[in-house]
Amino acid sequence: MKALVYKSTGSWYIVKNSFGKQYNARIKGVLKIDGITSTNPIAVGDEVIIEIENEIENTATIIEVCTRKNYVARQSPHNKRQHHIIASNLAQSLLFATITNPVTSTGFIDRFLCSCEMFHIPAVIVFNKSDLYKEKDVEKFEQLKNIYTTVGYKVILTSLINGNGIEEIKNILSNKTTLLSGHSGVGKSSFLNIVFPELNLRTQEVSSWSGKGLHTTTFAEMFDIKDEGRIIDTPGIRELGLTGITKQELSGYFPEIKAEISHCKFNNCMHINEPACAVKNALQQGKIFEERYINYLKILDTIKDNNY
Ligand SMILES: Nc1nc2c(ncn2[C@@H]2O[C@H](COP(=O)(O)OP(=O)(O)OP(=O)(O)O)[C@@H](O)[C@H]2O)c(=O)[nH]1
Ligand SMILES: [Mg+2]
Ligand SMILES: [Zn+2]
Repeated sequence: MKALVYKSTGSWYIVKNSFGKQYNARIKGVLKIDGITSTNPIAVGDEVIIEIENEIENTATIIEVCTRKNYVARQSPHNKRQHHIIASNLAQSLLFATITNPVTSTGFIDRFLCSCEMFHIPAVIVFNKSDLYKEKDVEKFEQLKNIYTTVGYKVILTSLINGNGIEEIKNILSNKTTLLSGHSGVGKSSFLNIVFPELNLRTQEVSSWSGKGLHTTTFAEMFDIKDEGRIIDTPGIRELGLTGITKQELSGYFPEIKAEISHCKFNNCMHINEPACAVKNALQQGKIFEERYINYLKILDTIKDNNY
C-alpha cells in the first residue's frame, strides 16, 4: 500500500495512506535507496510502500521508498560527507528570512536558492518581521528585494504582527506541497499558526542573548491545508552546506550567471580570473550583482573537487 511520510523522528515515522488513514511506521531490515548516502533514509514528503502491522493500533512497516521527484538536502551538521534530506517531492519552497532578529545573510539565502535550483524547485523569499525594521533595515530590504527580483525570484515582505503580506503567501499555497525553511526564530511555525490556527504549533521567542533562536521545532512535519495543499514546517537551519554538487555545476544554479556562461571563451571557465570571461564582463557592466558573485565564489571555495 502506498503512503506519504508526514513526520520523521529518525526512528519512527507518521505516514498517511491515500484514504487519509494515519499509521505509525518503522523501517524493517535494509531499505534499498537510490545510491545516495544520507543520514535519513526516509524524509518528510517521501512516497513509501507500507505493510500494515496492526490495523487497530495503526502500526505499519515501511518496505520501500519510491523514487523522489526532487528534494532539498544539506550537508549533515555531524558529518560533512553525508547528506541530510530536508524534505522531498516539493512543488515550491518558501525561504523565511529576516533582516533583523535574527539576521539572515545573503550567503545563507544564496546557498538555499542553489539547493532549490538543483532540482528546479521554485523558491520564494519571504522577509518576515517587517514590523521590527528600522529605517536602515527597510533600506537593506529594498536592496535585497531589488537583487532577488532582478535575478528572478519572488520576494514577499511580511509581518505576523500587522498581517502584511500574509494574504499574498496564502494565495500561493493551494494544490501544492510547499517547504518552509530558514533560520531558527524567523517565524515559520508562527506563520503556520496564524494562517492555520488549527495546527497549534509550538513557537518560542528568539533568545535575546544569542539572537539565534532555540530550535523550537525539532522535527520536520507536513500538514494538510485547505485546497489540497500541503505545507512542511522544518526545524531552523543554522548553516546550510551544499551537497551533491561539483564546482563546474555551481554557476548553473545562479540564473543570472548561467545566462552568461555560454559566452565565456573557455567552456570549463570557473569565472574566477580566466581571460574573456563573460561572467566577469557582466559583473563589470553591473549586469551581475557583486554580492551574488561574491557568494558564488565563496560557495565555490567550499566545494571540494568530486564532492559527491
Ligand atoms: N515582531 C515580530 N515577531 C515575530 C514575527 N513572526 C514571528 N515572530 C516571533 O518570532 C519568534 C520565533 O517564532 P517561531 O515561529 O517559533 O520561529 P521558527 O522559525 O518556527 O523557529 P524554529 O522552530 O526554531 O525553526 C516568536 O516569538 C514569534 O512570535 C513578526 O512578523 N514580527
Ligand atoms: Mg518552528
Ligand atoms: Zn567565465
